[in-house]
Amino acid sequence: MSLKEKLAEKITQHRERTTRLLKEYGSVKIDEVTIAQAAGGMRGIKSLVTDISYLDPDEGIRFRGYTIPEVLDKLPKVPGSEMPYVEGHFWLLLTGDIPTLEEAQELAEDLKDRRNLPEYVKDTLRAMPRDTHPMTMFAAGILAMQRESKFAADYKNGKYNKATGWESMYEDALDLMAKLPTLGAYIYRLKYKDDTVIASDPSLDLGGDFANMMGIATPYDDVARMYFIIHSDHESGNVSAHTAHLVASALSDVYYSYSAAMGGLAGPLHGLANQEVLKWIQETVEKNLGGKVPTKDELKRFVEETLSNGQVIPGYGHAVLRRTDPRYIAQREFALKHLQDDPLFEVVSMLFEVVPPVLSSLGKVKDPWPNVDAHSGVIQWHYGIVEYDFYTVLFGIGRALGVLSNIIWDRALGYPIERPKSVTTDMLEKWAGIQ
Ligand code: CMX
Repeated sequence: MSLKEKLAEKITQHRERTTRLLKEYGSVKIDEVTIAQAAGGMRGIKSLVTDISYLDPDEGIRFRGYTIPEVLDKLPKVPGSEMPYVEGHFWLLLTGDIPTLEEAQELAEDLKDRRNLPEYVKDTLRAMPRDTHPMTMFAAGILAMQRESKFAADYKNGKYNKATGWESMYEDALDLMAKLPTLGAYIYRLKYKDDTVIASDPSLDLGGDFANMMGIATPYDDVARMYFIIHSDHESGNVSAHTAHLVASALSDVYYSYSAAMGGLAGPLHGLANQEVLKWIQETVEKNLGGKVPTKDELKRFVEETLSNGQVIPGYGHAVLRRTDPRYIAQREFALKHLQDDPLFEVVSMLFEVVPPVLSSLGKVKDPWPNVDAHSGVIQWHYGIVEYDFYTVLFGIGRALGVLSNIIWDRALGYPIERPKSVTTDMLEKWAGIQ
């Protein structure tokens, strides 16, 4: 059975559950909202529904019920590699089932046929000044492809219908997912490697071909696979996923939705933190020690100086998590195997010991532990991607797996346009009993 057929089956079954909940139990309360939540980033308000992943504050992410170690263990592996097919993970996120090797490979073949970038996208990127941030180029490249949208074409031609609208959304999502590694690598080679673009290799899976188009030898293919899988989804309330969900709720297509999401991912408190971590380490260590690996005491002093300058420690803390991010652990395990002698990895490991007690001592940081971004830069640097600005693009390729799965399901379940209610400060004061 193809992924689309399997998904159609799952959607039919799931619709009954959603319809029943809405019809028979729609008035059941699941949360209350405080002033601190309304005026404080809506933190913790239960107001979104997704089955793609769930983030337990103490355990970390589960993709369709599976932890990261389980996903890496159970998904079918690319022959000769340590890591699984990224395509297999996409299958899991969309259907909730671990695919067989044949199913993962069939999906890989389907995506291969959709990989090439239209020429006008390359022209668009070439027309941009070369010092444009790669996330701007990435978002612009995605938006430029909006004219390819099958969903938008159906809508324009009067073919849209609520029951089957997810199908053209699915086609768009697969087209875009297949093209994102090509787009990312194209931007990298254009911007940082004197425009020496490397062609896609049709014999390779998504992760393998990304490494090929980046021009980086093995085991970078496994780094890419691991990286895309662990960054794929983090529930639907984070800035990038929520942005895509919000934009798609207006019946906007995949291209509009995902390019908007990339604007959010580009923020320093979200996806840009991965470039900030390495920049912080290298600038701090270079400035203070001329590049020498610091002692723990020196590192503690640098951390305290950064905080006293009113800056956050990038890569530490989280809006939901209350323990070390399992995405950090997965990367640490890879690094312990492959990066043992890397001095930057030594500093990253030392920070893991030094930062949490310092942040805890501030008494206000809810999660003093490292998040995914505390580790990603050092692995990329090790394999030659020394251009920090590019790291968020890598995050953006991986994040699409979850976000696109979510918006296909949003459309399949007919979620309506999102429109929360605002209140005024006067109203808050009245409810608070302030005269
Ligand atoms: N360094 C210093 N202070 C921190 C901090 C850190 N790493 N993390 C939180 N704090 C501070 C907050 O700035 C806040 O201070 P004020 O009350 O003075 O404003 C206080 O601790 C309470 O914040 P919180 O409730 O613990 O955290 P939030 O939910 O508000 O914010 C996050 C979460 C990620 C934005 C924050 O921890 C942060 O800025 N971390 C550094 C940036 C980073 O690594 N971002 C990547 C997140 C991962 C992802 O995108 O998935």
